[in-house]
Amino acid sequence: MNLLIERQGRVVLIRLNRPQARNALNTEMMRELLETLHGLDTDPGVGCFVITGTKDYFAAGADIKEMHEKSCLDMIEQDYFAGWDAFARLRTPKVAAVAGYAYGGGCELAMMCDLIIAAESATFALPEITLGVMPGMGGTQRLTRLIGRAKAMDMILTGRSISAREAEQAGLLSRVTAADQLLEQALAVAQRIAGFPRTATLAAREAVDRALESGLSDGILFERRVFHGLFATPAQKEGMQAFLEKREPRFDQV
Ligand code: CO8
Repeated sequence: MNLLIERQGRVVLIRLNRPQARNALNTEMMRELLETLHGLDTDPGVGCFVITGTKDYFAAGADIKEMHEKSCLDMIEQDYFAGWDAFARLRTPKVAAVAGYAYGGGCELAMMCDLIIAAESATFALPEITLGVMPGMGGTQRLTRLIGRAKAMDMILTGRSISAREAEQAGLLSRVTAADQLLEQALAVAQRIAGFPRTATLAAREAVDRALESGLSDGILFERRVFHGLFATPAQKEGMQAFLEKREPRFDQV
């Protein structure tokens, strides 16, 4: 197994665990991750996933040893790494807790998550150009949407790495924290998210992502319809009633 899985209440912590390859992402790890998370994604007892690596590396990219001898035909026939699309489509909120290198596919994996919380030690790069290729796990699309064309072009065409502080200023990260507090912070954020009603968190993240995929009026209509839909949920009744009664909502009881 290339992953270590730990359940902490309503949060599932996934540690990438291929130290011999700096957590490089290979087909086996991708399959294990998808098999593990597929069932948990529809578990009403799960409210958030946290993905992390070690203190020195999140993931050093796709596995170059696995890829380097493949032909174009192999890549197309295997639809190589298309499985990561299924990871991005998981509906449960995903927090990436990144320390050390998040390079290539590692950076792309972090960008598939809904929040990236990074240690001050984290560095981000899409260095595929230095290998004679280009990002292939969504990097050209997600990075450009997240930090804009100018910075994305700089990172993708030069392969240079950026620090956690630069990544935060550019809009890639949600939060930066001291390295020794990274996991604690990420788990606290995940527990907070997981404490809210699943119906609302799943709907909210789908609506936010719609902003990247549609025009403004379509996105606003989508948001409004999803918002209307939440009025069918017990969580909406409890949340609003609790406010009026000046008490904490009891979401675990609805
Ligand atoms: N793949 C395979 N093995 C790796 C990788 C990798 N990406 N990165 C590190 N390793 C291995 C090394 O080969 C080495 O193995 P060995 O001991 O057998 O020689 C071991 O991990 C340790 O590596 P280093 O000695 O280099 O460790 P350092 O701590 O000195 O350096 C770095 C760490 C800076 C992360 C360095 O290893 C590095 O630059 N790695 C490559 C980074 C990179 O170029 N990543 C991009 C990969 S391509 C990619 O991600 C494309 C994604 C899209 C695919 C989509 C397909 C459709």
